[in-house]
Amino acid sequence: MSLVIVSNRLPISVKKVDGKLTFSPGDGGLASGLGDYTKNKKRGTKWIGWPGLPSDNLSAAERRTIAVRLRQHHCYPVFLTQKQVDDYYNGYSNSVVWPMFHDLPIKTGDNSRTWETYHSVNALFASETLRLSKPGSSVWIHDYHLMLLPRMIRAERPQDQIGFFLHTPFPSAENFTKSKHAASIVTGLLGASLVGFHTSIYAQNFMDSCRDLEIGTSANGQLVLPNRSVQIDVFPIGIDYAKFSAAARQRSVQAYYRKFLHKYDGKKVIVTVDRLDPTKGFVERLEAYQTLLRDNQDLHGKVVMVMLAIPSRSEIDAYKKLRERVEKLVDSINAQFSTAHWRPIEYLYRTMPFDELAALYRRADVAFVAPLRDGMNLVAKEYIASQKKNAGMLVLSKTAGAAEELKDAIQVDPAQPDTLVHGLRNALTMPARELQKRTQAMQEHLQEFTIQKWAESFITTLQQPRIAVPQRTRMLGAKQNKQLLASYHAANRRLIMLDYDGTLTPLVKQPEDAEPTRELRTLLHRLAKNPLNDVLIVSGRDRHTLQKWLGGLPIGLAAEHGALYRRIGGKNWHRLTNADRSWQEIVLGLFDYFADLVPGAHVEQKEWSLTWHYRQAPVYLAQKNLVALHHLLKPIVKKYDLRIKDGNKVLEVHASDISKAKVAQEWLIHDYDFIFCAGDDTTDEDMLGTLPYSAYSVKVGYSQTQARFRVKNVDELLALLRKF
Ligand code: GDG
Repeated sequence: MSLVIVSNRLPISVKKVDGKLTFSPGDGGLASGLGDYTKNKKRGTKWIGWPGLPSDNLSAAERRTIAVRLRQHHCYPVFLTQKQVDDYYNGYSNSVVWPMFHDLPIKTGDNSRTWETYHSVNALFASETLRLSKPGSSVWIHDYHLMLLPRMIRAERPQDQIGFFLHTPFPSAENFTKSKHAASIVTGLLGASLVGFHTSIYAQNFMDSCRDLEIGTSANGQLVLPNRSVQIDVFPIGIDYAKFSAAARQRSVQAYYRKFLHKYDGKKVIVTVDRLDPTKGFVERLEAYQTLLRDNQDLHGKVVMVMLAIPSRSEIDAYKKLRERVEKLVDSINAQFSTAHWRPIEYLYRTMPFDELAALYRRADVAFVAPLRDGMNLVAKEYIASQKKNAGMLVLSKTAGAAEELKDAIQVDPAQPDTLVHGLRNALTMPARELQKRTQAMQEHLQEFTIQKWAESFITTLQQPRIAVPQRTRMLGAKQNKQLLASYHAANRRLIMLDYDGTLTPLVKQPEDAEPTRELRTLLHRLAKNPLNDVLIVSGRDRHTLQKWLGGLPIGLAAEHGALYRRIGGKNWHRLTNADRSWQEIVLGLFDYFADLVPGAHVEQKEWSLTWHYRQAPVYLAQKNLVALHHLLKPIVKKYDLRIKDGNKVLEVHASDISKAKVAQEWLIHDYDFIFCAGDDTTDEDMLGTLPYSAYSVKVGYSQTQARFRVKNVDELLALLRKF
């Protein structure tokens, strides 16, 4: 099937220097990730995009030259005038969407003109795409510049496989839906058959926005529209690992490396590499470094920060101002601490050739990556890939998508400046053995999940035949049971994921009374003993209770809605959250106060969450106080990035990065050909909704659900499990 890639920029950048056209490969990793598709002539892949210079000053002959030269690389230009570049690119894309998607303030005022140009340039891309592709093609559209394009293509080519991948974060529904153009953007994107994001949080934010805008409902990882459904999925982008890890063998890299060894002899090098962009946390990092030097005299003369600020979007006011601010701050830190033999910051405002960058990564003892928000952040990954086994440490902000994967980095929070300072200090003084262990773990991960795999997995998913999603949840009747059991028996590797309370045992008044019966333990044991089965209990309970009740069984356990998990056959508990717990004291105060007000209510404190139970309280009184409690929780939830869950007669608060979906995804990476998942509560919906379409997702009880199937009660579910 032929593939057409559409992105704002082409992988080849065209410039006009002294009246002469020059062609050079861009710096992006996307081109190497897609190399297998674009370099192989037989595949007939085409790449459509803007060549990078305005067309006003190009003669017809120059345009032809550009088109001919680009075609040799399977690239096809969309020419844009200076005015279009100003309004569509600098204006709407980079001054409205970019800050909005990174939770930064947006330039106020009327942006209807830039929006109109955004629309018309998307239409221009659409007509070029339609002209250059045949019906039945797969079209892969990239990024926030082209969010209206999927719908425009769908209108002409209802049968095409249209994929869209967003390289930035997707903001929370609360922030996004405030935008005047939110509904148009979402409808534009939903023209695709597959929409991909870097992390499950961005995907969830997108689905929440669709729900809040009443454009569609989500079910089984699909967004269900009145006449079709759109697959929403997570594809964390990787890097060309081999390119970075093998760079040290190149002679030009070695030459730069020797130069750096000599230049920074006896010093620890902290490197920062970013486009000079308001999202990247330049000021925050400089201030943290300043504090570090102020408080640690012993570092003077022994450390240097090499700050590579790559020129970016320099026509935009906010970027010009940022440059001034950063350079002033660099000068003032250098003036404050420099001596005759030492300057603490080496600031470079320029691009850097690959061989020099690879050598710099390799020489640096620490990479300081602290964006305020970042879709993924490839620099963090490139730095780790460039290290010798025992070399550098990565300080990484938890607000970068990469933090979901690079758990062995020193994670910091740019909103809490002291974490940056401590993070740097820790990285500079980390014992060699620990450093080695952590770097190695991250390298193993990056080596496996490369950009090539990322591209392949997106394209394979896009080109898979789609099955229409059922519009409603069906009862698991005799016919469905028969099919389900047939798939169970035909499978070679099965995942059985079960919630505990309300799913395997009926809900009880006193939570401690829900201890598993002998019969239930035997059932789980029998299921788990089958070597083809992986059985996992995903519960909101704390790990001690799970360990006590089910710890002896050969099953996986996830506690506190996925904050902690224990592997099958494992002894230790691992955590899946990066959040801190400073919020607990404040929320506990509130919960206690309301528990005193409402007879029968009580508070449960777990390691990562707090729960307000009201099963035994008078309904009216509990509801009335819940409203007040919600109201008071709102600012706290916002400040500490928490999530409130209204469960079955419980109100639970935990960090927003905890979800049953996340723990499900930890397991879903394996190759299961039968997936069964059951839950009864709203807290299970994350997990039920994240499963692939082919999975058997089952809701226990009658409340609203994203699951495909439903059983009446616990007994019916247990009866089914007994048949496995
Ligand atoms: C967006 C998202 C997401 C840049 N200048 C030079 C150079 N580069 C290379 C880096 C790295 C890439 O460009 C920058 O990628 P990042 O991920 O760090 O950041 P964004 O540009 O903001 O990228 C981001 C990404 O898309 C992919 O989806 O991760 O969150 O914002 O590869 O090495 N390379 C060289 N010289 C330069 O001057 N050699």
